[in-house]
Amino acid sequence: MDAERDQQLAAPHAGTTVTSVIPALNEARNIGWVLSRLPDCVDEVVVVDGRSTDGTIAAALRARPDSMIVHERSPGKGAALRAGFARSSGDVVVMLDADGSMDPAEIVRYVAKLRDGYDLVKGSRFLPSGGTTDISRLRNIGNLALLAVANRLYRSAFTELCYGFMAFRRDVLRRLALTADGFEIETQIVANALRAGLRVAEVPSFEAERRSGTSNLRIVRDGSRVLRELLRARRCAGDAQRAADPRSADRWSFDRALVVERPASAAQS
Ligand SMILES: Nc1nc2c(ncn2[C@@H]2O[C@H](COP(=O)(O)OP(=O)(O)OP(=O)(O)O)[C@@H](O)[C@H]2O)c(=O)[nH]1
Ligand SMILES: [Mg+2]
Repeated sequence: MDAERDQQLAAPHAGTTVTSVIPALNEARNIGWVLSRLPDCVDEVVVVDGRSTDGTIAAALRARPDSMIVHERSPGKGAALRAGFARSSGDVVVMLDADGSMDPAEIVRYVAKLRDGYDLVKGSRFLPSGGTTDISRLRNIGNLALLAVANRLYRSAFTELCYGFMAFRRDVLRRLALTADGFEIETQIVANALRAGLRVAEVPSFEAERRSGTSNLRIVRDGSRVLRELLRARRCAGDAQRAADPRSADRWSFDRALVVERPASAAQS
């Protein structure tokens, strides 16, 4: 059902240009698969290479000769994404991984939701018709724990936290105030969007196993970075609130900023 709808949405959208930003570190065996499946609505492709040694850039250019290749020497997915965002020129920026675990055809869902008026659209593997075959038991527990912390700190109702398929209107980039270097960039995007009062939606997404190669994520190291980021962003939000109005220190609420949209099937159940 979702795949059928995605196909209908895949045509270029008049008036909305789309940039895909794809961080890649030694993904030569995967990136061609990703680039060759980008839907027609994608106008610009930015591949951010992190000093790959396996021919990732050549593989990207073979699959998509019009790709812009950005060389980011600082290590980390966050540093790579920030470099890619800075070089993108579309009205809409969609970030996805280069390992083939995310289906590029889903991009149209994100773009359609942004066109409905949202500022940031995040994928969720845990909404109905989303899913994953790529999450270990340990990662699942970590993800759920961090999600619970995030929802409590931000009074939000997200179903997902650590997932890198997301899209936003490029004109909100400055308000996202991104500084993260590592995998915590995904958390920072969401937390800062809420702080900035942006309209956020979730859409279902399916994550498969990476097509080949090994993960760059380390559960303890990167989980702690995500937790630190959540706490830091919340503290900054509280400081900003106190500075604006010392009497309202305990009344900070993100509720007005948050719109989590669920598919109709979830709303009915
Ligand atoms: N440029 C750049 N890209 C990176 C870096 N670290 C990770 N990436 C890319 O970021 C994306 C996500 O990294 P993964 O290693 O797949 O992390 P993961 O999805 O948690 O791990 P898997 O479940 O094994 O896929 C992939 O496209 C990586 O190639 C980096 O330091 N520089
Ligand atoms: Mg991956």
